[in-house]
Amino acid sequence: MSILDKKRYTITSALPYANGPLHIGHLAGAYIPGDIFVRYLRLNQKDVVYVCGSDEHGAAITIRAKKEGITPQQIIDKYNKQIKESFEEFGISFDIYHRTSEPIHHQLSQDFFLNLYNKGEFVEKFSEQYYDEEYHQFLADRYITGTCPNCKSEGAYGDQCEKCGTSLSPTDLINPISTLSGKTPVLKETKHWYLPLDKYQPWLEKWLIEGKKNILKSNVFGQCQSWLKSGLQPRSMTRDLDWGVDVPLEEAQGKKLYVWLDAPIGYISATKQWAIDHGKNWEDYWKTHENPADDATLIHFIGKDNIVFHCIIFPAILHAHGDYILPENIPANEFLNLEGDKLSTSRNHAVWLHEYLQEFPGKQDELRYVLTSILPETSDAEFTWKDFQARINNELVAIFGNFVNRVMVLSHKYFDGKVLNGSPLTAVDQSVLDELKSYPATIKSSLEQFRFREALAEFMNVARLGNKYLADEEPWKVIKTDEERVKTILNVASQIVANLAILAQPFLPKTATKLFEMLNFPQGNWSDAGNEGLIENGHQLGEVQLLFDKITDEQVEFQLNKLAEAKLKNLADNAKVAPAKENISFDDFVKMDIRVGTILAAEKVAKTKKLLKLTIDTGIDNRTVVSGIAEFFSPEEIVGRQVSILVNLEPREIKGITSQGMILMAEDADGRLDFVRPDTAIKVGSTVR
Ligand code: B3M
Ligand code: ZN
Repeated sequence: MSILDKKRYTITSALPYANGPLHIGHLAGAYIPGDIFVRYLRLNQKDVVYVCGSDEHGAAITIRAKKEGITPQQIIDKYNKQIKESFEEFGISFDIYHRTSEPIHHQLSQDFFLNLYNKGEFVEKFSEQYYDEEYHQFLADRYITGTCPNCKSEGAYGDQCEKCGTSLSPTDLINPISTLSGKTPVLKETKHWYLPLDKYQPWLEKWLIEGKKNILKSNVFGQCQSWLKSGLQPRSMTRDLDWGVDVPLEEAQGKKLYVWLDAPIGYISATKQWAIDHGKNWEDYWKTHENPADDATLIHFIGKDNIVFHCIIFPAILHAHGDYILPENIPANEFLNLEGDKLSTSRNHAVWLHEYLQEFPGKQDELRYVLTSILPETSDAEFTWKDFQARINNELVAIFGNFVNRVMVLSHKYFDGKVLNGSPLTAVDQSVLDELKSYPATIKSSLEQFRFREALAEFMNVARLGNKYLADEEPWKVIKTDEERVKTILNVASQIVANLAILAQPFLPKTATKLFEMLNFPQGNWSDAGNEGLIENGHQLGEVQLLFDKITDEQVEFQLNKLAEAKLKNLADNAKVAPAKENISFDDFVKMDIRVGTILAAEKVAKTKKLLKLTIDTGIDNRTVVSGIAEFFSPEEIVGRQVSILVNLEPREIKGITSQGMILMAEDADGRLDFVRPDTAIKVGSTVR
């Protein structure tokens, strides 16, 4: 059964946090794929609602507010507006872009909570949670960072490690640090309501692992499998925060719902609002029906860091509630990198959508094309500006645009823009038309398996087919001898252009609209694709318009410079300097006997990562010093170097070696080391003051 055989579709793209602008990573993760799929469904006359909106709760918002020095309400108003406008201008075709701060959403989230509460689904627990004594606040989720217990990378959040995707609790973190005060938090008792994911594990194994083995993409299935394998733990659905949806219980005054409880319910409240606005019944799109064939098909488009929430936690909530459909598929994408580095909002290493729209006006489809060509569907992918330029200039302009332009210009030149029947089709014409007919099925199959890169590549093959046909048949030469043949060539070529217009609609919607205008032809449905006689004899074509133009080297330079400047600014902003120490007396200072020495020999200290054993000529003697510099210097490169050495430091035993003194090193905020030494060679034993 094809995914297209369903009665009704509820399609969602992840609700972006209203805490910053959109960048190309967001687009490539959840929005371009969702939009392509939805446009494809609509072209097949399917009953579909495509919902999205701003996620306006959680620590992501309040932390940003603190950083910008404005209120959380101001933050969500600012970024909701900006995000919504960027989506609109870019052409993501949501049926509604809603907000989780709307009363209708608070109401529905509380109803969900109470439904589960009244059924006794939650486990109520007192537990010790991290608390920032300076800020008098419990530290949930993003208010706390530390080392990930799974992959050991730094800066993992209290709810999730973004490096490896593992879902965490604050108490899992190694070396937890409060993001408010930067201090180590203390433990303090508090009460919360937990969703017993462990209890749902057997159900999840059946529904997800058995039921979706051949449905989910392998990157998604793999993550799900590994979570279930490590055993699910109860997860708190409430938080000690002052921003979010109130927990609707007398005894939970001042507590809020966990943002990952309310956010996915945002898909439902958005649908409710849309239904009110358009005279529809929202339950058709979300509730289960007596006859399962009447149920809508729910598909979540997301990025990989949201997999656990959409594959495990939200389905468990829907299951516990009981009245709702469950997702059919969750085609999550991996991450997009930029110019060899992770996209980063905080480091401003990104291509921001609102800036792109300003700097490349009218080039929405160009960005859609490039991003669709490189979607991180199965593994992380990389965006570079050079590649952006190459794909547009060598593919969109040189193949697609060039083909359409030649057909249009020649038709106007020779036949006043009329598509005419000429001499009978040749074998070449026939084989080109046969090939044309085969594409819609190929593209359909890729689209329905969420392989959008592949689908787009096949689409471009249609343009290649047309381009090659013209190049081989050379109507501009044939016109001198055989006008009837040229009529046929341009007729066949026009049929290809008409097919391109239809097939382009999911991928390049603005371009498709332009093509229909140029063809003077009504917008076609998917079922029209593959038809070799779309344009009738005598049809009058519209005006020639330029589809795409080239991206210049200057434009690429400009973008690369912008990234380089952001990098420099970020480095400067982060150059933190350690605070000054207390004053000391001159007598204290002169007690230190610092000399210029020369490194005579150096070797690694066995079984250590950081230590080198150095033999130093101090001018007084040759002595051994153990120094923690092995991560920055190899033994070979430092032999013969002059250094500064504190010679009257009490000898110390380090790894069984007696170290007599200390080499002076400069250390920056990132822990990088360099030697403190004379500018020019000076006699060993010279004193340093
Ligand atoms: N706002 C997380 C994110 O932006 C979150 C998605 C919610 S989807 C219900 O990555
Ligand atoms: Zn990790």
